[in-house]
Amino acid sequence: MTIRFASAAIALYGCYILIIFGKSMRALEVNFDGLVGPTHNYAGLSYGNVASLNNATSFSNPQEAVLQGLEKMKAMHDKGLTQGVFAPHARPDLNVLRRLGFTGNDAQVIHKAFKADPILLRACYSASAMWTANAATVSPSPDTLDGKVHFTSANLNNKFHRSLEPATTTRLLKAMFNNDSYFTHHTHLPDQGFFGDEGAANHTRLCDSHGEQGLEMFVFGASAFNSQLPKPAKFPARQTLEASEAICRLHNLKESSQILLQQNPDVIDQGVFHNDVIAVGNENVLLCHQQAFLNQQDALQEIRDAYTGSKQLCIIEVPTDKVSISDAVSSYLFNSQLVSLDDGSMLLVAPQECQRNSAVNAYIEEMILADNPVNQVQFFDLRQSMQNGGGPACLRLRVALNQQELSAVNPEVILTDTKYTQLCDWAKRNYRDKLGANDFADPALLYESYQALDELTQLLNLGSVYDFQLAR
Ligand code: SUG
Repeated sequence: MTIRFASAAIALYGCYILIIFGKSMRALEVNFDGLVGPTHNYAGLSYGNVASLNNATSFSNPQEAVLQGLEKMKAMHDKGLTQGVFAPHARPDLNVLRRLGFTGNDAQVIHKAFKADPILLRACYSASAMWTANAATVSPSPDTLDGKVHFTSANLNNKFHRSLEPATTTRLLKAMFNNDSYFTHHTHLPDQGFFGDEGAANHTRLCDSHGEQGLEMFVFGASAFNSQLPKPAKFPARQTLEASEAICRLHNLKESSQILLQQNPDVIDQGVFHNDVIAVGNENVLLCHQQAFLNQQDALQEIRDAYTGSKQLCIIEVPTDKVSISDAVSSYLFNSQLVSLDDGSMLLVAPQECQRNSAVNAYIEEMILADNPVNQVQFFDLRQSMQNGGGPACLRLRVALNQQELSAVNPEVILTDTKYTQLCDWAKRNYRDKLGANDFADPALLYESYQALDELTQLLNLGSVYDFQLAR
């Protein structure tokens, strides 16, 4: 009896060790969320992005914006997920203002730009780097031939204010993933519309689990060279086929880890300016609208055929008669994050606009009860970002990492309870609670913002990532 009990106890202990060991050795998907910068504002800069145009004259609240983002990060951390922080960029971009002919000391540059072209100045003040889904495309090591994690910053050349981001993004990524044995950083693609690249907003990875080889889905809006392929008629297609192909080459992707699909051009014309406004994937689940892809049924079959995982691929296709394109765009249902929890289930991290939209809310309830891995939803107030067209998924860059790779990441960019408290305190001390058109004329905003970032680089141990020198 005693012996039997002892052997049972040993067996149980062994299982426990295996579970703990198995868990700690598991590869993870880490979300690196963009911290909203101190100059967050609404300037109507993104033609084709309905929310950005609709809110062009609104006042912004940068402090509320950064705290809303931090609350989402903290909630993910509290769920046991590893959560990263991606620093904002230095704004206004004084270098580009000088390059555009504004001269004198910093204050004179600001005054002259405000007088000559206030919208141009606002573009140089934009905090758009907060949407880190657009920061880069990342291919995890199981998908690449050399077994390294590859990063390519997006050139974002479709919008002037966003085209200012790639060089700083690359410096930030190098400061976060600073180890050549695991991480390879590529220069962004040529700054030209032919190679329009919007990063992970048009890239989803399907896999059995984050540590296994996956199928990287690249979704392009149009081809620059092949005029046979359809194009949207009204709004721009920001991601080109040629850019996606270049990323596949640069990242040394296994042939079986890549698939290229065209977004439905009709929905781009209805405000779906990135694929992540109409589809989201996580592990073996792809949640997409019925009108997401060109020739949708063929596209879905191609995905099923290309999927190499051993689990059943679960495609949740949301019909138009349940969620219209206009509801998808206004609620940002598909810009929810889908995250895997420890118990094997998935959580939908949705903007509160989904809860307020009765059709979308009803669909979410139905989806959660249906036979698929998504069985929970949590809504977040991200209104400050949403008003510029940035939902939960826009705010995060996904990086799947094994434990060795994770231990090579700069530890100061990983959220802890302490880091959260420090960041909230930092934001409350440094951020304003209201910004409107005339505030950009006052150079005090520039000095406050640069001062805030100086403090932040120390908090996140980033070194000198910002390419600026003040000239007072
Ligand atoms: O590029 N909005 C961003 C929103 C990016 C959303 N990202 C993803 N879907 N992944 C954009 O259009 C608006 C700025 C302004 O109008 O002030 C802006 O840049």
